[in-house]
Amino acid sequence: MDLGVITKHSALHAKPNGLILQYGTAGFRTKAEHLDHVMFRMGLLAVLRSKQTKSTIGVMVTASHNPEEDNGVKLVDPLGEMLAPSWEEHATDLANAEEQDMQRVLIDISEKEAVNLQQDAFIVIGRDTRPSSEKLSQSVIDGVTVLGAQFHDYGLLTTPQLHYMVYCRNTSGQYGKATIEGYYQKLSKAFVELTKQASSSGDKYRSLKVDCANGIGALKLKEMEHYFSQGLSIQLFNDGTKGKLNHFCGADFVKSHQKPPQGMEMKSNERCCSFDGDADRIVYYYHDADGHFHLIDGDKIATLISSFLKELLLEIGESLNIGVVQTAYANGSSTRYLEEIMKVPVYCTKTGVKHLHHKAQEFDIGVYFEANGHGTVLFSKAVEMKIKQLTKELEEKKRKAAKMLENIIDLFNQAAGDAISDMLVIEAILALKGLTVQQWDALYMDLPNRQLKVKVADRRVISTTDAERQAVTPPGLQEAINDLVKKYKLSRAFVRPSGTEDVVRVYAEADTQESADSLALEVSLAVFQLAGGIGERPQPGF
Ligand code: 16G
Ligand code: MG
Repeated sequence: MDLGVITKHSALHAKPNGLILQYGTAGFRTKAEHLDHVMFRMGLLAVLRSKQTKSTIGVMVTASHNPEEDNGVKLVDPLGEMLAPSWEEHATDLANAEEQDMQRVLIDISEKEAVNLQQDAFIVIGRDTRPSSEKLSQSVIDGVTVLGAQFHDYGLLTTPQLHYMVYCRNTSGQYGKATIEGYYQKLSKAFVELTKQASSSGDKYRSLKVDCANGIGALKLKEMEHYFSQGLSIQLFNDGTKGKLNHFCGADFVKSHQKPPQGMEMKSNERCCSFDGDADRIVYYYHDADGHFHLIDGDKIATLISSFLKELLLEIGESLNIGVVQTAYANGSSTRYLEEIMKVPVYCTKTGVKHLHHKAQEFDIGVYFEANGHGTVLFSKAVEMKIKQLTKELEEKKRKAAKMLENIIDLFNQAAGDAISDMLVIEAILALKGLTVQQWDALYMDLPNRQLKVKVADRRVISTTDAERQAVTPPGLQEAINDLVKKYKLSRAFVRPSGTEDVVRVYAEADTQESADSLALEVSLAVFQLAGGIGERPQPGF
């Protein structure tokens, strides 16, 4: 490391005095104008991680569903996963080091992690469509080059596409080609083969309306559309030509407001979906004939997918170990349906994709989805090999099912939750089963629920256990929640400090919307009182 050169370049990306940021659930995220130094330093850190793992590391510049003015950055580990926890700490230390301490922190990290500085390094970079993203990704590149590493800048990519590129590069192309065409070809080939098997009982003409949150998803779907147009026709809305990124649109807006995005023309019973700003989340929805809005969230996506996978496994006569991973936000009805009707084991982890992903790796087939629409299905290598083998061995009918499974394995992004890949899997399953969006929705009825935010002086006073379903501190809070929950039917509530916003999140569900609203409000008041609420007390009326 030429420390002199690093110091000289670092001065061009000076850290604002006193600014402290945390590598959170999904990397650093804040106002774009505060991120230049973070980008430069994450370029440096990515190089150290690459040298240590002797692998390609990814750097993605995005703030997902946050407002357009924000930006963010996250590092992608060798197999496409989120950065290892010990390196998250290094990222925080490095981002917060004052200019004069930067060198020492870099050396400390290298020593602690036994990084061989002579080792070659390779970094791949992607960015979303935010106005600030191009310049910020240049700062990442500055960091990468100052440490003498090689890089490839993919430019505009969805977050899951960058994860895919990293995974491909570190498996010597076995997973797929590390190019945008490679991604399009791999997914569309699997999709087209899969949907060819659909009988005529389904809709002849498959079409779908997609709200792209005015983000990168629109660009990439436009590029990809002609690869899969045989199997599906899509109509894009909020494609970024007019509106602002994530503004009254996108998966996060639709899920949290439980209403359609602006800028989408919905007719009754038409199947619609929304991506978020970096296209790693997807939710579906429709208006029924009476004009009622129906949301089909990540839980129902997981249910559709796992029931289809179970059917295929039954068909080929394989009893593989399949598990569904959710978080505390999963609707109680979905958990009950999966466990009691479908007889699939369900596991609950803390919020944040890395926790679900990790748990899902324990199964032959691990289906994981957050209610907010982020998820995918992971297949163990052994299962993948076995299915490949079965496509050659089995008798006709079974072979067909094995072939479908093989295509599904190819269609799911094994590196990360991916709106494009999930959309194609869902569309294929609906076509193969001849299901309408209403029939899918009718699998079970969501319990009415409500999410609220409470502002407190320091949200760290709340600590949780049991995958965030129980509050350990402050004292008395969990007892208060327990007492409140007892007042309602089919009720459940929990609180947790947000990993992305300075608030405490409250979740409640119950038999009616009134009860869910009232329980959420009462729990919010308990948080306000017992956890140091600031500003106005939580009020009724949402
Ligand atoms: C991030 C996470 C998402 C999680 C959300 C929770 C990733 C890639 N994204 O967006 O999984 O649901 O944070 O936000 O891990 P919260 O902590 O503010 O509730
Ligand atoms: Mg996202």
